[in-house]
Amino acid sequence: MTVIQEATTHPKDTLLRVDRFPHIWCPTCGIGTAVSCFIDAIRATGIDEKQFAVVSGIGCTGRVAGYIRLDSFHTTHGRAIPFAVGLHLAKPDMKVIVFSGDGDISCIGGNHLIHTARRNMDITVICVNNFIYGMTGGQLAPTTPQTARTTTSPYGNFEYPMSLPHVVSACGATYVSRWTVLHIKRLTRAMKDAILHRGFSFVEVIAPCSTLCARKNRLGTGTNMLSYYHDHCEINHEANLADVGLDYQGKIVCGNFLTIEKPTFRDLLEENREEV
Ligand SMILES: Cc1ncc(C[n+]2csc(CCOP(=O)(O)OP(=O)(O)O)c2C)c(N)n1
Repeated sequence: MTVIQEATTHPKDTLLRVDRFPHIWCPTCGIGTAVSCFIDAIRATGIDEKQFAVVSGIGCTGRVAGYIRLDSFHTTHGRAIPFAVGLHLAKPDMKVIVFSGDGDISCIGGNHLIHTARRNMDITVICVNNFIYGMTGGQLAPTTPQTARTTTSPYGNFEYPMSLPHVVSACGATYVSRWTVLHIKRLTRAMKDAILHRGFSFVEVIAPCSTLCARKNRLGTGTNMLSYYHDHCEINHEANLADVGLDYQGKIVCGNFLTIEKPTFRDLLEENREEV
């Protein structure tokens, strides 16, 4: 006779603060999958969990820091990157990871993003791009594709969107990748590689905002959006980063676009310390 034992724990429990559940994310939101991949990536690095710090800004994705059982910090809107930089400079042996949303990182936090990439600061930024300000009611973000409807673009967005991989690579990031939450294995691997990379690493995670982005544009649920990713993603690691911008309902070019070695901010600091 087969005895079915009920599981009382989940393998990811140790890194998840399940005591804080239920979490705030909507059904079929993509952030949970990104967190799940992140936990697997942390484990796959083989680095002691005490060596990690996770920093988030404000927003739905910004809640990640609060649900992760690592040293984690929930900072003010747009300020996750400078907070992480301070942490990294004070504790250079720690792996400092910013985990936040596209609005938080590219809009109010946009200047910090470009200058931290420019300095090749040795931190990792994981940005969940759901093309909208999820937490505050679905306003337009710098990443919202043209023609997409949001609360603040009810007739369709007519601004040109920002392509995050292009921006960070042009500024000086030394590791850049983009995956959707459908690409669980590839996303996990990219997060792991980004964490192990020396220098400014950036992982863009394309994820559905099922409640606002999908509803405003009549795209169905997050599950429908995963199906869309399945049919419209093109993997091209060699893609020209000037050409990976995203159109509304167009193809999504994914890949591990860039890995280069270049002295980090701290390398240059050490090099010049004597003279200074
Ligand atoms: C200084 C300041 N301005 C505005 C806000 C309101 N606010 C909170 S979250 C957010 C946008 C978050 O968008 P995004 O980073 O895309 O995260 P999502 O919720 O979509 O994951 C805004 C504008 C704030 N908390 N603080």
